[in-house]
Amino acid sequence: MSTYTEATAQPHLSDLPDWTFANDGIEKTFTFKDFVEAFGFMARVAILAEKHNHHPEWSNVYNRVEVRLSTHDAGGLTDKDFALARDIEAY
Ligand code: H2B
Repeated sequence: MSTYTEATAQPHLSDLPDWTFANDGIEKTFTFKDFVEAFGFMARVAILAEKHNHHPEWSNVYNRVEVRLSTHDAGGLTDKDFALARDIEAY
């Protein structure tokens, strides 16, 4: 599976608001009203991740969830990451 560089990733980021290329992956911070909303988002994304068989690196502090998508098997950013990001945005 081929990986994207920061330059080749840019056109694919145009329809993914607030996602940025970083550390050979794409990252976005989601902010919610409170912890319950943040955790609900994580539960929904967990189900999506299982469907995709593609899983985020993420961390949560109270109402904030930092999501990072990268394809470990490929050692960088691939179409799998963009596909999961698009599904997350469609939720
Ligand atoms: N998630 C991510 N983000 N990258 C991977 O390379 C990856 C994954 N590989 N989820 C999958 C699972 C693989 O390890 C299993 C065996 O299909």
